[in-house]
Amino acid sequence: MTRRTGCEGCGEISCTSTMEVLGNDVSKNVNTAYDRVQSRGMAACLFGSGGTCCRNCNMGPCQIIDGVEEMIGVCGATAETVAARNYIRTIAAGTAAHADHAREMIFGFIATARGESPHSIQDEEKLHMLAEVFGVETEDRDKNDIALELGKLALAEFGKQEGTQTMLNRAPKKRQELWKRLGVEPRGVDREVTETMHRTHMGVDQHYKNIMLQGARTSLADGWSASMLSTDLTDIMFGTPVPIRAQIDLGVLKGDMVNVTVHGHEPLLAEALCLAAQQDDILALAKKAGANGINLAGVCCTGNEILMRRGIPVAGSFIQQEMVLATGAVEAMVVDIQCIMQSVAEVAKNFHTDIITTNYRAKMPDAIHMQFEEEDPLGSAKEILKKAIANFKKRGDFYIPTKTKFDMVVGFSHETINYMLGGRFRNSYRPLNDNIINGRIRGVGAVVGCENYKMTDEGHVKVAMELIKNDVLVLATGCAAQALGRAGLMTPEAATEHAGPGLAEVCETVGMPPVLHMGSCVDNSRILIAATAMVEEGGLGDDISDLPAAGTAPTWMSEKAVSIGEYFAVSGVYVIFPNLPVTGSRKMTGYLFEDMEEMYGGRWDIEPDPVKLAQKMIAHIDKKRQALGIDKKRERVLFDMEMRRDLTSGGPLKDVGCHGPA
Ligand code: NFS
Repeated sequence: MTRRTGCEGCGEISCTSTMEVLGNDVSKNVNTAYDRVQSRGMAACLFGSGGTCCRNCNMGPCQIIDGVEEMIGVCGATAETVAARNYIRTIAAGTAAHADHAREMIFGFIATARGESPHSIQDEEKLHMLAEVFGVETEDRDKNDIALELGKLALAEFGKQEGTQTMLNRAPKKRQELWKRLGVEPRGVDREVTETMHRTHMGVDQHYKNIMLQGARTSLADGWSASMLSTDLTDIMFGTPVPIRAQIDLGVLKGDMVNVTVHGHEPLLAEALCLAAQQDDILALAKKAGANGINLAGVCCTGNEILMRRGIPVAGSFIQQEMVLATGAVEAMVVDIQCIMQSVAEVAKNFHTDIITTNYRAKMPDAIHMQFEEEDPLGSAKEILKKAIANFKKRGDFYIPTKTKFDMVVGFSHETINYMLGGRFRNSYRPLNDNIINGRIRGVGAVVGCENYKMTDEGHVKVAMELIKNDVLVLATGCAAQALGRAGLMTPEAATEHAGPGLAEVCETVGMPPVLHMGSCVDNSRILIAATAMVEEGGLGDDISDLPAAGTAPTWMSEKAVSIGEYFAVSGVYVIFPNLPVTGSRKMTGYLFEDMEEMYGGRWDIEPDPVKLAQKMIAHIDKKRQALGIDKKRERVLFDMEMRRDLTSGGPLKDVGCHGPA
């Protein structure tokens, strides 16, 4: 087999650790997604790529060519109808994934409130904040009583048949009114997903503009409700992240320990594994097997969840899931739901590694299933660890690229940004807004989402470098955040090295990185709340669409990314992806790229080149600065002592000793 170091016309491997592992003899029989992209050898279907292949009934599949009369659907469906239907089905799938994850977290939250889980309520302040949003009485009540009532109300949001989603009232007032006027306020989360599937069934909704309103409504049910509930209840239960040092990349695996990687999304299992891995009986077992303990490491968004809250290292992001196994050093990869490639079981066959599925919804051929019992999380976690420990002695040759692990400071929740930039005594977004107004920070860019084997794996880095070089503060989540961590952009020193002078000055003063890790993909809801806080702080307009801000998922892969992009655009943000499956219809591209801006103040755009993509984000940020009247030449205003004192007056970063280099 040829050892791959990149390929033409598809993704290039730039990641040193990946190349090291694939270049080592230990992995010589491993076939990876990079190989498959190359060996497929056929160009992607134009109809599929452009969104105009309809297979929603058995008269087709119909491949539609926009503007060619004979090439409409058998039923008469036009390119824009088909593209819109396909597009909102993608949004519904993404929303369903986030919503089902959120529902599980709420079940776990309710069990915790009832005292039926090994966890407890960690963030009472946030519990009270959310209780107020839902109108739950808090005075003189036990935290578990409040949590139980809140949990039940949160669960009811999914099946709500009347009224609209409660969490919408956390958006800026003007935005709420706009959604009401346009009739896109989501009702029940599940109802929106169901209605999307219904309306896109053969012979139901035929008008692309009407179809797109349902797409907007469904995505809002994701961002402003399901994902946001998941983030908030998880924070209340496991603790709201504060800045913490951690490490990332394949080099975090340990030669002398039992390596257990946790891959997927729901942190309930991962948190239970963290607790179980510290128990004396488990540690004694590991020792008996000849290991120096258990090394837990994350993959994908489960990785982000335990990284943000516990500083557990991340072994790899989506694009590295096969490489984690190809080291030969992993005793068990424990998976739950979403973004787990079927190929991991095939890769594991080359080694002693067990792939352990844990969720009844997500089983795999050639994997071991050990159901995670919600009634006994710790017991389930211990059984899984015992299985991994038993594998340690079977480990054969392995190769861990020890030089490739990167330090980073992570844990930038909305609350942390508030404390850090506002200082302990102020807790506000005022300094952030002021620094945007005075131009030290040009604006804010969200770099989020997946990785994709058919695109360069440097996409995130190129975008983020261009943004920070131009004084744009970057907020990152998901696998994008992991890619940026691997690039060394999540240390305070990265600001001095790579950021423009204004952004570098702010970062140096506060001691924060120019790229802030805000969590997993459901945690994109943190960015919505941060944007709302910036609006409410004043001076940057009265809606999210007024902010000098933009968002991208430069190497997106999952349907969840489309839902995320849509709810950001519908919330007023300029969102740019490298491609979108709508380009087979001129009316649909016109709608996404132009009409949406008139309707929502935010819109979609596409640009495959990462640097040009970043430049388009910057151009949008500048357009917003101009509209706000803050576009005058951005002066270099040096911080005086008083301003420095204000910004460094405390906050959680200082508390955990992260002011210095990571
Ligand atoms: Ni987001 Fe996370 Fe990664 Fe993409 Fe998958 S892990 S939820 S979907 S690939 S960022």
